[in-house]
Amino acid sequence: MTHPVSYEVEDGIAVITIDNPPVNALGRAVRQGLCDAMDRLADDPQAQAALILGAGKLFIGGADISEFGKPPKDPWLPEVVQRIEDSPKPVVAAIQGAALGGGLEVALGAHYRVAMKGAKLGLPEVNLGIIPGAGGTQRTPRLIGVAAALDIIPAGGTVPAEQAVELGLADRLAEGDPREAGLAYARELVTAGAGTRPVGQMPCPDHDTVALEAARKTWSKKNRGEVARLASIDAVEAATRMPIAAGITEERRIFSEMMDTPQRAGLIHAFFIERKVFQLPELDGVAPREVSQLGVIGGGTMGAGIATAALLRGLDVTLIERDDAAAEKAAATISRNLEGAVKRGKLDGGTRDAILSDAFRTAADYGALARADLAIEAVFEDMDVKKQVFAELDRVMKPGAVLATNTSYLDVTEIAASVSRPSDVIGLHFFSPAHVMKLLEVVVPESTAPDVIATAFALAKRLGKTAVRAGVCDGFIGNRILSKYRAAADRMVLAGASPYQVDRAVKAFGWPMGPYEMGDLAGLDIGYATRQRRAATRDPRDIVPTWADALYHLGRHGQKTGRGYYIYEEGKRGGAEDPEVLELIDKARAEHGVTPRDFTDEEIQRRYMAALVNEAARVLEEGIARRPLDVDVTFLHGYGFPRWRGGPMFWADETGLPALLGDIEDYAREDDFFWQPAPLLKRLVSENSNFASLNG
Ligand code: T1G
Repeated sequence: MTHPVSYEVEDGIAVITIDNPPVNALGRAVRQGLCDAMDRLADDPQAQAALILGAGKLFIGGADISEFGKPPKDPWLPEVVQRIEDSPKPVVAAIQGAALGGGLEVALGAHYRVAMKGAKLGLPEVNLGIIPGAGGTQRTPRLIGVAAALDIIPAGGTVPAEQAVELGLADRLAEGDPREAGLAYARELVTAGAGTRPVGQMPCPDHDTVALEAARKTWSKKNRGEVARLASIDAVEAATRMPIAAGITEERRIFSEMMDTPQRAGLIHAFFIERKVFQLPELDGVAPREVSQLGVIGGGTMGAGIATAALLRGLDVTLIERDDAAAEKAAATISRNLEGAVKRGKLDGGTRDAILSDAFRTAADYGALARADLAIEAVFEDMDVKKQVFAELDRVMKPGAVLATNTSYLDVTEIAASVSRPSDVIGLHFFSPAHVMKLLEVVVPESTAPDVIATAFALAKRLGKTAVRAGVCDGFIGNRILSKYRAAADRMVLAGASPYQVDRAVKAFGWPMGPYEMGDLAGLDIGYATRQRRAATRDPRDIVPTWADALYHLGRHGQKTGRGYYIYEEGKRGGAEDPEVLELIDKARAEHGVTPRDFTDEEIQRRYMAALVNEAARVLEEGIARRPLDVDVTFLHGYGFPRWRGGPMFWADETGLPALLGDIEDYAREDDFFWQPAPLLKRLVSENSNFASLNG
């Protein structure tokens, strides 16, 4: 849109409207349009004041993120905001929906702000690896004080309209049409002879040492590894010491520094792929089926979590359990989950009660699902048991209903083939706890109808999940790749690394946990069962972490038994290293005739990530994942991959595929069974290309 900013005068008020769908982002044309409008206002005898509006559902979604990383074009946003602030006539901003980042900074450039009920105001820049760069770190603390500003800015948070007024970020709360509310406020100001009120001219906020220290302490621990949050605190502190012009210059210096970090690139990549993952060309023009009534079969941890996720998003849920006792246990788990949501302020008590009385019920008879639109099975991971459940669903569910399985590795194609309507069958692989974890692998057998896939993605959006399309194979995208880099860790341990060093190195890379802590959390009995399940088809050249089998047989299953790789003490965070584990490993090395050698943390990180990326390349080759961004989203939302690294495939491109391939070829010289470079990786290197080129 060439002229996204319009200017018209109504009863002496210049109405300046930004109309730049979908989020009124402050791209160059909008910035120029605002400057032109301010020039016009200054010389317009008809206008005594101005109102800045955003067309559509929100005020302004911020600077245009798609412009980042490209050479910046005039006018720069800080100048635009300064032009608004320097207006000789009062300027009002009316905020509906959202005023985020540069959007709030534009509003802070205005002299008065009215916030519409339901709106959110915030500075989320640090979530993108940058800091507010158009005066937000200088004007916000002037308006609301350092402590309140530090509650918002390093957190990348937003505040609801009501709280914004309480804080002083906005002057008025209103309901209804932002244009009407804004015009009424502007007229009132003109009538009252209220002049301009530049925030920038307000005195420097008091230097709040306590708040600054507390914020630095918090953000040097949380979001470990991220640099922008701490940098934003420096910018806010500058506001306490410098007049506005110098403060804005200092803010811009820090902003530019953050713009040049790889973290900015990684976090912005994450922002865009979380949206693009839902855009599947195969679903263009395909309408999802209606889903309001959900059936869940099995009330264990996963079933109860899935039911909770659905209830929290307003779906009606019928949960099937084998008998009353099991049904009561499931209902109790769900009540606890909902209670947790009330405690976290995500749900009010009244709504919880209404959910439990009106929207949720249990039954033992599958007939209760006759009117359900979609059913998700979450019973014991055994193929025969799954097929029995699907036979029941096939018998009772109405035509057009969707039959879904939450299996985390069983063959969904085989399950689909076991019923009379395979085209209505799909895999919905939730991650535990299902009402908390964002990731949902949508596992699609060949037989599944396109509108069933569309229904799964629509349901994911409804549940607030990030859905990734996955093909059918053992472990789909995430668990299949996990098993490879886990195996790489075991190989390093057998060769001489300590599991504790591996965990430390992996965490230093940015993962929240190392593979052995994760094993203890998930339960070493789960790992043992997986190894047993795969024993029949295992290649003799593959290695088995016999020390882990020994731990299992010793009853040391990890956190749940108080001992696994680590020793856990009641009430104490984390576990202590266990010398007996090292003895078991030494024994395994002796059995394998291995002379242990040293590993650097860097080598551990490179082998761990090389195994991940190499298997991910195979997953892409086979079409299990359609695009590298699908792998990135899977690991960001399901496996705790450090967000500031953008995702493993983005990291691989940033690291350089030739170097990665070189590493794998080196490793293959000592172990050509485990380390076989994926053909796709070799092809991309030979074509001097990268994974990003496959993201479409
Ligand atoms: N720039 C460019 N594109 C954007 C955008 C933005 N700021 N925000 C959203 N989009 C695209 C998005 O990619 C998607 O595209 C479509 O709009 C709809 O988005 C100087 C430098 C505003 C709450 O961090 O949080 O200001 O996939 O699906 O659910 O200090 O978008 O359709 O092709 O998310 O209704 C700070 C980012 C920028 C806010 C709307 N602002 N956006 O949510 O829609 S940095 C942000 C959001 C900054 C200054 C600095 C959300 C939203 P596509 P959507 P939604």
